[in-house]
Amino acid sequence: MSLDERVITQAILETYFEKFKSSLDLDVAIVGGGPSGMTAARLLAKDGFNVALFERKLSLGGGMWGGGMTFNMIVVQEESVHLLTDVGVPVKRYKDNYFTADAVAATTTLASAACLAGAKIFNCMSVEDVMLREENGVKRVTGIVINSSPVEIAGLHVDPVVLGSKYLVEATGHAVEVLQTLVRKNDVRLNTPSGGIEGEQSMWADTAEINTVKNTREIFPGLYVAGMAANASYGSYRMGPIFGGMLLSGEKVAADIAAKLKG
Ligand code: 48H
Ligand code: FE2
Repeated sequence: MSLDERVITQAILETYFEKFKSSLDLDVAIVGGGPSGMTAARLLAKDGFNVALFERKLSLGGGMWGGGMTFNMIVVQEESVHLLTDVGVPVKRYKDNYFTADAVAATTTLASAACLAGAKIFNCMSVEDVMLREENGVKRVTGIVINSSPVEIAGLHVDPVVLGSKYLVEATGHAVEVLQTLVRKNDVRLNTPSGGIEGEQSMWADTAEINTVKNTREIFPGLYVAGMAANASYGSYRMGPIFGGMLLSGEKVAADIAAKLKG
């Protein structure tokens, strides 16, 4: 059968915009496709919610591809092993409470699992702002302002478009980009000790891993922080190339938001 290039174009346009249009009113928008974001996306989609994940780069995975210093193996602790094995990532025990996995296998499998669970993945798309509304004197995040990453990278003056979401997950990692924008542009107080972003501290893996899960919460009405962004927001430590806390943070944010959405 001969191929018609115009049909190929039409197939892409129609199916892509079907996906895009079905994201106009999301239950959950996740910003950042690192380990925490990918895990949250998979679990929320598996629960049947309308969820989309936005990633600036072409590939999902964030800081997980390179293991530690490009030595591409990752370490996780026992409590988080299920978040790899549930999706089929092989893990090997190393001493008592340490498990290793191939960083590429873990990254690609978590990305694939999120996608196949029904999370809509928009790669090459950057979230540059949030949408706010105020009711009875309380401001709330009600959506995301997105642009094409090449527009952002080229510094072109092209205005963004907007999608609505009941909840937003800030999973942009160390830089806490979305929250930084919210705080910079608006007179708002976060649910943190100072009311602002506390900033990340130096290396202390054990405490950092515990705090990553503790700090995963609603930091502003409608906006949850997860992964490294949670630690940076609440002033905890970094942990280096151990990823269990990131996976558990994704699991926690998914469970907390699912509970809210189910009322
Ligand atoms: C769209 C964006 C935007 C934006 C950023 O950094 P990540 O891997 O995120 P986490 O928190 O799931 O995992 C952190 C982990 O990788 C890590 O760095 C650890 C454990 N560090 C310990 C240490 O001591 O250093 O991924 C975040 C993703 C990236 O892919 C970005 O490209 C993406 O978010 N992103 N996507 N719009 N505005 N900002
Ligand atoms: Fe990091």
